This record gives sequence, C-alpha cells and structure tokens, in this order.
Amino acid sequence: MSKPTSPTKPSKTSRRTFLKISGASIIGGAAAYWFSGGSNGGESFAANLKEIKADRIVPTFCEICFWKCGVLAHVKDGKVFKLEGNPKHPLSNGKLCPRGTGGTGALYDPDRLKTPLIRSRVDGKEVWKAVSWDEALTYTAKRLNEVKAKHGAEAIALYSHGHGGAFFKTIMKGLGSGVMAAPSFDQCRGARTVGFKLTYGRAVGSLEQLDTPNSKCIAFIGSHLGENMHNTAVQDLSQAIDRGASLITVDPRFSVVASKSKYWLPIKPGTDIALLLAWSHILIEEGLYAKDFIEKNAHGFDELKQYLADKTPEWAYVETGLDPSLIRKSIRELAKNAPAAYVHPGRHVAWYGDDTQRSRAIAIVNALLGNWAKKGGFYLGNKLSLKAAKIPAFPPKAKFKSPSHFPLANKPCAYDVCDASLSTKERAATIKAWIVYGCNIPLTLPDTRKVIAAMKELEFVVAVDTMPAEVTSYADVVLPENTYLERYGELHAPLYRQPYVAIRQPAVKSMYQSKPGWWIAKSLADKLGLGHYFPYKDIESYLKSRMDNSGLSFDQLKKDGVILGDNLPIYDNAAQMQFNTPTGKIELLSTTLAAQKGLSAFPQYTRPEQVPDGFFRLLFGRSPVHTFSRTTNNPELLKVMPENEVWLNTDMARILGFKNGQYVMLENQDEVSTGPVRVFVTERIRQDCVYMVHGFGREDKRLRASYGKGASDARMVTRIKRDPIMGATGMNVNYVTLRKVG
Ligand code: MGD
Ligand code: SF4
Repeated sequence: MSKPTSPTKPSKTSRRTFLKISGASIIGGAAAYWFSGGSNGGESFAANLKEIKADRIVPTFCEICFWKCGVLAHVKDGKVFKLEGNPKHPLSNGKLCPRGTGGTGALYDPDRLKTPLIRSRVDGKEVWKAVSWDEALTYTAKRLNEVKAKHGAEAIALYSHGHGGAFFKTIMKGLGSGVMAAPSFDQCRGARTVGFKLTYGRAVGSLEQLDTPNSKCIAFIGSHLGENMHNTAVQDLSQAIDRGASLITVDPRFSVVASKSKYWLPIKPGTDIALLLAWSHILIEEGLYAKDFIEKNAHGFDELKQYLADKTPEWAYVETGLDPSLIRKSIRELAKNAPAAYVHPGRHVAWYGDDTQRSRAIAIVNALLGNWAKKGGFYLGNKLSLKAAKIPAFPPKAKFKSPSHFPLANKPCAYDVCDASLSTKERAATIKAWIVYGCNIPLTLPDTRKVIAAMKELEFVVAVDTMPAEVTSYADVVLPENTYLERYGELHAPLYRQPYVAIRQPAVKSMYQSKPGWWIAKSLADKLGLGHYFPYKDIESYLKSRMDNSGLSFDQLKKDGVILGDNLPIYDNAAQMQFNTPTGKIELLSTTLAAQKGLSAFPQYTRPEQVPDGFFRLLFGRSPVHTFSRTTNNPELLKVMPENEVWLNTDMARILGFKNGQYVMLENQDEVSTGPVRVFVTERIRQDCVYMVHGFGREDKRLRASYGKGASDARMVTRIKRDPIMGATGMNVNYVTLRKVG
C-alpha cells in the first residue's frame, strides 16, 4: 500500500498560491467582460419550450461526458433553448441522457471563464490580470520555451481529457515531449484495456463493443449502468430487458441495475477476483464452458483448470460472503444463455490495485462462455478510415522518465506525472511545466493535497478550461475555452457496430472572449514557432479537406451531423478471430505476465485488508445527472441533483445514532475531512461500507452554484494501492468515519 507523500505545508520551492477568480482580484481592461456575464447567462430556457419555434436547428455532438451522442441544438434569436438527440446519430437514436439535455446549463452558466488571465504580482500581492489573447498566448509560449530550453522538452507535460485534447497533443509532439497523460488511464479504464489486451490482444474500446440488445443474460460486476449514464448503453440495456434478458448484479450496494436483476450478489468489497475464479471453476467443473470455442481459440486451458481446482464456491464464500448456491445459480444462468451472455468488463476499474488481474478474470469468464465475436456477446466493431491531414514529420519524442515502473503501462500514468512534478528528499522534480486541457486535476488524481503541492512547485502551469475549476486556481495562465455548443472540433469516427463520422459545429457564436480549443492550440503553436503543424487557415477548411480526401461530403456532414458507413460483419468472421497475443490465441494463461518477474500468469486473489474499527470503506460512483466535477456547477443539472449524499446502512445508522437527511462531516484514516454532506440511510448498502457520488464538495467560492455543496471523495483518497502491472491507482482503500455537525 503506498501512501502518497502529502506535504502539509508548501515545499521550499513553492511559488504559487490559490488564486480565486473573483471580481475583486481581477485587474485590467477586460474586467468588464467578467461583470457582464449575468446579462448573457442565467435565464431559464426551460420554460414554454414547446411553444418556441427554432430559427435554426444545428446538429453537433455532446461533450457533457465523453460518449459523444449526436445532438440537435434548437436556436432562437441567437440562443440555444433546447437540446435533443439527433435521430440520425447512432449513439443517440433521437434521445439524450438527462445530462445531455442539460448542456445549455454549461453554455449559460454565469460562472464561466470569460477572458484570458495571467497571474501577476501587484503591491506584493498575487492577482489575476485580465489580458488580451495575444498577451496570454505570447506569455505562455515564452514560458514554455524557457522551460524547454532550460530542462528539455520532456520537462513539459500535458494533461488532457476530452475530444479537444488532440490539438494540444499536436503541440506536444511538435515540442518533442512524449509526456502526455490522461486520468482516463490510471484513474479509470486503463487496467481494463491492459487486461483485455493481455487476454484477447485487443481492448474493449471506449464505446464498449458489447452486443447488449441481443444478449439474453448480462452480469454487472461493480458496474452501475443506469447511474453511470452512457446513453446508448442504457438504451441497449432497456432493449435487452424488454426482450426478457436476465441480469445479474455483483455490488456491495443495491444499485439501480441490481433492482432490475434476477440475482443480486452483495459482495464484500475487494473480493471480486475470488468470485470470478469460483465462477470459472464451476464452468469448467460442471462442463458448462464453450468446449469447441476454447479448444480452437484458447491457450492454457489445462493449466487454468489445474489452477482453479481449489477455487470452489465454498472457498469463495469465505472471502466474498456470498452464499455458494447463489454463486452457482448465477454462473449457471450465464452459461445457460451463452454465447448470447456476457460479464460486463466495467469502466471505472481503478479500485484495489489488483485491477488488471480482475479485468483478466472477467476476460477469462467471458472466454469460457465463448462469447467473443458472437451475437449477444462481444461484437467486433468497424470504423471509417478518415484520411489524416498532411503535416511535416514531428521531431523525436523525449520519453517520460517515470519515478515508478509498471511493465505494461503503455502510456505515462497521470499519477506519476504529478509525482515527477514534486521534489522529495530523495529526488528533484523532473517535470517543470503543465499544460492542462479539460481536466480538473486536483479533484481527479488521488490526494488533492499532493496535486496542489506539485502545482505550487511547477515553474509554469497553463490551464485551458470553460470553468473556474480548482485547477485554474493554481495556474499561471488561464485560457477560457468556449463550450461545445460554440465551437468546431475534430471529426469523430470511432470503432462501433456501424461505422460513422460525426461533426461538432457551433450552434451559437462564442460568448465573452472565449475561444475554441483548436484556435487556442493553433495560435499557441504559431507563437511557439510550431505553426507548420497546423497548416490550415481555419478549422472548417481543415475538416473539409479531411472529408474531401476521404471521399465524403462535408456539406452533408454539416447538414445531418453524421454520415453512416456500410454495415460490415461484426460477428464470427475468420479475420476477426485472429488474436494479437504472443500465442495468437486467447491467453487464459498470459505468456506476457508469466515472463515478467513477480507477476502471475493467472489472476491471483489477495484478501483485502480489514476495515479498521470505527471506520467504513469509502466507495464512490456516478450519478445519471452529473459527470465528475464537469457538471457540478451546471445550473440546469443542479436543479435535479444539487448535492451528493453519503449512503449509510440502516442498522449502522441506528447503532451510531444518525438520522436520514442529517448533515455530517466525513473524516478519513489520515484525519482529512470533507463535508458537510447529508446522510442517506438505506438498506441498499452493506454494513461495512459507505457510498457517495464523485465530483461534489467543490471548494471554491467562485463556483457560486456548487460551492460547499456535498462532500469530495477526492479529498478522502489519501491512500492508494497501485496495480503492479500498469499502475492503476486503486482508490477504494480509504476508510471514513462520520462525525456529527452542529
Ligand atoms: P472532471 O473532474 O470532471 O474530469 O477526471 P477529469 O477528466 O479531470 O474535470 C473536467 C474539467 O474539464 C473541469 O474543470 C471542467 O470545467 C472542464 N471542462 C468541461 N467541459 C470542457 C470543455 O469543453 N473544454 C475544456 N477545455 N474544459 C472543459 C475524470 C477522471 O477522474 C475519470 S475518467 C475517472 S473514471 C476517475 N473517477 C474518479 C472517481 O470516481 N473518484 C475519484 N476520487 N477520482 C476519480 N478520478 C478519475
Ligand atoms: Fe451527452 Fe449523455 Fe451522451 Fe454523455 S451520454 S454524450 S452526457 S447525451
């Protein structure tokens, strides 16, 4: 277990303080923009929507989360008053999720960033100076070039999350730095990618290639689809339910999907690998596995059988607390419906430091069900191959010198980039500057205190954001990007059931002084002397040339928002049954892991440490109306869910004397606290854990709608357990106690 170094006082080199973007601290001519915000924003567009007739309907795609559903933006008098799903777009099929319909809240949020800002010193005090774009970009380029000249290109790191990140990656490649990190890797689904690649030679993809509408049985293991809202995945699931599919949910909490399930397995947190091994044991012992499929396609079956010999349901009962008969019934249900049955691979899987092996254990159960490239199981999608723009070759990339070593981390871990930005007694920081695009790093990486200490030590930080999020408070330069409803973006042509290409295009003009990400990156590149990597006048000509070169109509794309490609086979064709693993087979026994010292060829179960007396294990997840801290200040979505709550088991509430709705503070094992947060007393959770939705507990007064609402799970994550294979930061290893307030 590693405990992040968390300096409680700023390090000696610390040179940057938390700087609120409030009216009082902004100086300079552009301050007027800041104060004019109220007149542009804040109106309620929800009223009388039906009576309003749009002047224009603009197809684009959503950015409220990363699923990228097709949107129709209804515009009247230059304002977006309604967002609907684009019926032509395969991800939305005419519908948006609740968050997507609240996208106008992001556009008209009165707290938005409105002008470029530079941290300056006036009369010995740090203040924000509102500046022109030219000044902000000239200064940013100067500082980045200084860092490069002094420390090398690899001292500059990029954090990015979201569709616009691609333009900033071009800058990094032009600079010659390979230090590009995203929280979606080691804080989210990286372990799943590595686990499936080790097993099948292929990842499951960000639009998970699951043939849910044709499935007859689906098992969710720690995946709370429906609360974790991905529009198409939820539409697919409701189709499956309508067709009579049976569901199995493995979760310490009676989640929404558990309430729709035939079997709920209220597992002891951290013991999932034991259950998965027992499931595989039963499939083999009872002869329920897909024999022909395994014989033809799998490597290491006999060794697996031997490895699983003692992993009986009775063995798993001791670990998981699950009745052996429930373990048997649930896997038999999956086997009965296979191959039109699957165990969902999950999405946010950075839990306990055994994450790649847990993903491997899921991949192995699926292999035994024989559902790869099968109707109702995993499909193998296709994508349109769009021509890339012609640009000059990049210089060689200087690699990230990580302070930690994880043999199968195929990209820099976001956590290690932060580590390398902070000096310790043993080593000096090697990362000296951050470019942050669309990531609220202090609430995203484990241990907010450590992130802040790193940001204070860095020589330069530039944050590109739409909101005055926590990350901008510690930046030297803040660049306001406009929201997705005001901008063009890169084309989107993902791997999917039916290939397609979609366009993001502006529904309304840019508000305030905000600018699109492509423009910010291109203009910064010009200042850095890297303009030749953006060889186009504007984004429309760039997108048009990509479409023209690919033989597709840009005009049609603009009109419909999407162009569909041909339907190609997604099941069972011979070409798809090639596995890009060392043996060319599905590796039940991983030859790659077997070759690594200290790693196991099969998923190994390790008992999680006991929850200390007087504490609960802290679990966290998603809400259908919010996406991390992206949306927790969105006025439209806050109307639906204004704060998070902490779920507490009814018996424990009675014993400890807590009432439903009462406000408490949470304090973790390292005496860090967050809150106040309301208690939700429920029988829907085990006694040994509590649960809350991620993204709340905002600490910054300039977020007027969300400041002080609810509690921050990120604050409670002061310990992590790293996955030894790829470095995922297991965060479910923190414990909290509830303290009464008032
Ligand atoms: P957010 O915290 O929502 O997500 O981590 P992040 O990607 O950092 O921060 C998003 C930032 O993007 C906000 O500052 C928002 O204002 C800004 N933004 C929104 N739209 C735009 C835009 O159009 N342009 C620009 N430039 N900025 C924009 C998510 C990460 O967090 C992930 S993927 C997971 S799964 C993990 N989840 C998780 C958890 O559940 N608990 C804890 N404690 N930590 C977690 N970390 C991980
Ligand atoms: Fe937008 Fe919802 Fe689709 Fe995410 S799932 S892209 S928030 S509509």
